[in-house]
Amino acid sequence: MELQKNLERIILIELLVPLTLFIFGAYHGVMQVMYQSGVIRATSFAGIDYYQGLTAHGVINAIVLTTFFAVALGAAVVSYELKSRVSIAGATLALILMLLGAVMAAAMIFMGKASVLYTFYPPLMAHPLFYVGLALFIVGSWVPFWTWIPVYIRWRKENPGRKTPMGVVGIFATFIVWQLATLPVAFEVLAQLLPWSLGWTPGVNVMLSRTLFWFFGHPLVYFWLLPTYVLYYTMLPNLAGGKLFSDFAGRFTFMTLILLSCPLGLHHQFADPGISTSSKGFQGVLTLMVAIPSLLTAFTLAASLELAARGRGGKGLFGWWKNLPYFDPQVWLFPYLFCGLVIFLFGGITGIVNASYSMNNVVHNTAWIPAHFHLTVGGPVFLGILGGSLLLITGLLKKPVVSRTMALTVPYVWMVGTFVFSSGFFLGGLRGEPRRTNLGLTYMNPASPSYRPDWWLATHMGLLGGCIMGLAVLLYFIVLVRSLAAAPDAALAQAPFSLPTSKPYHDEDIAAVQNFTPWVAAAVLLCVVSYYAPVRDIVKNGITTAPGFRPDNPAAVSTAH
Ligand code: HAS
Repeated sequence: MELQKNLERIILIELLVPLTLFIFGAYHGVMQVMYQSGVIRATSFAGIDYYQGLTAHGVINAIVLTTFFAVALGAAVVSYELKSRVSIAGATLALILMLLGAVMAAAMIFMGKASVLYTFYPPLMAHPLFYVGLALFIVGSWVPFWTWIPVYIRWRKENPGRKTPMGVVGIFATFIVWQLATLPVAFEVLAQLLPWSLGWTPGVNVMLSRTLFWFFGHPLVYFWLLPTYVLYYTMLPNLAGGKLFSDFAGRFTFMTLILLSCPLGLHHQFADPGISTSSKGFQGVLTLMVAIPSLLTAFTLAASLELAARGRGGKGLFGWWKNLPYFDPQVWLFPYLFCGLVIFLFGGITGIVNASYSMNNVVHNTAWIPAHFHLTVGGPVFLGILGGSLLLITGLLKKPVVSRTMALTVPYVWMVGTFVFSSGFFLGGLRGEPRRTNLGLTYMNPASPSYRPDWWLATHMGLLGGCIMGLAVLLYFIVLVRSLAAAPDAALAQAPFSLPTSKPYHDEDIAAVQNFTPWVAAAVLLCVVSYYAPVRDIVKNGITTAPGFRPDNPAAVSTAH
């Protein structure tokens, strides 16, 4: 079935606008390693200061690009898999709100009025329009999901007894997690930060704000990951030439991520005062549990790849790994997903280190943390977005992917870049190198009394890796622009829009993973159990108000404008 023409246009805008913004996001990533390694020894470069650039890097890459991609992929998958028309009015409203919100937030960042990083923690204060932009963006991203629900209910009525397609399960899991996660942060932005930045309230309860943020911030990482899991479970086995090893494993993974994504944000606050160690310990245990669906994914996908490789003539205990289409231009998407998996092995292991309450003390707020997240959101998620966007854009425009060899080189170059970058940051982190610090001014400046020559190797590995990652982005944009410029392909133009979809090898029929309702109810209950005590403690013991600050001045401000 062809998608509705208007929907196709909306999806294309949702993919192309953030990819264009991402050029700035990626540029500021490369700038970060320049400051970090002391290549730049100044507070600013080309009129943009360090914290402004870091905020642009985080907000564009981690919030704008990822959310637009989830919404675009969701619309394509729901419409394609359910063979149904979706609400164009809803999709248009979402697009307008998200674009408006993204433009407002980006404008404030580039005008230097919102250097608050992607976590926008108070007491750093941004211009009210930054918070309004964020609120519009988040509300806009809710709208499509609300319009898909009646489509899905109708589909279930018309298809009694049929299993919900795996892609739809994954997309619904993504947006259920998003809906649960964004309510507290919407409260934080609208009830705490916006009135405070307008000067209507004298201060803000920082601990409450941080806790509301991390209630959102951890599920945010699964909101990033889940669309990539949709690509892994629905497309990867097919691209490898095989089948998904277990249908149940995919459904169970999505359902357990609904259950466990939200009630454990305190693992980002192990070092925060005012929250009891028992609450932190409880959420620490839940954090280790949320690794289980990813470990299950590792097993299921490895088994699916083995199945495919043996089908392609692979032999031996490990020899079958040779028989996968690593460099086949016909399946250029395969390496985007495969390299993401390889990177995620290391991102996942280091996540478990972070989650271990005692070890977290060693790595918290050091360069170790960006090393971890460039192997998670910067690994599988980012490669999923690059590959998925190229697939959708060329598929909708009926254009061929040109320069296929270059297209399939991108994920390998990116993988090498992230490994070099993250090895440097891990090393630096273990030696005490802080994150979110302009090292070029002090620690990496021989003229400074704080100079740390022992961080030279780590920061320069970061520099090298960051430049290799920049090269991968450049190659990707060459492929994208050349593909956009190519004439539509006559054969593709005849065929309806389609997505590669894997069939299951084991198609288990287990009712427990075929209904969202009990999982959502259990997730809400677990959130209440998990957050009741810490929120009570913070409200009771927290410092009630803190004034605002800007990153470049130790004096408090009452408004940011
Ligand atoms: Fe994390 C901090 C714990 C997963 C992102 N994380 C962050 C931050 C970000 C982030 C952005 O407990 C920084 C936030 C900030 O700005 O302060 N994280 C975890 C744990 C997991 C985890 C336990 N994180 C993610 C994912 C992210 C992400 C996913 C983005 C998408 N993280 C933490 C903690 C902190 C943290 C603490 C706070 C630290 C602090 O002190 O500030 C787990 O979910 C990970 C489970 C994953 C696995 C890996 C499974 C492997 C697979 C690949 C299989 C490969 C195959 C191919 C089949 C167990 C699926 C094989 C091929 C071969 C050749 C062998």
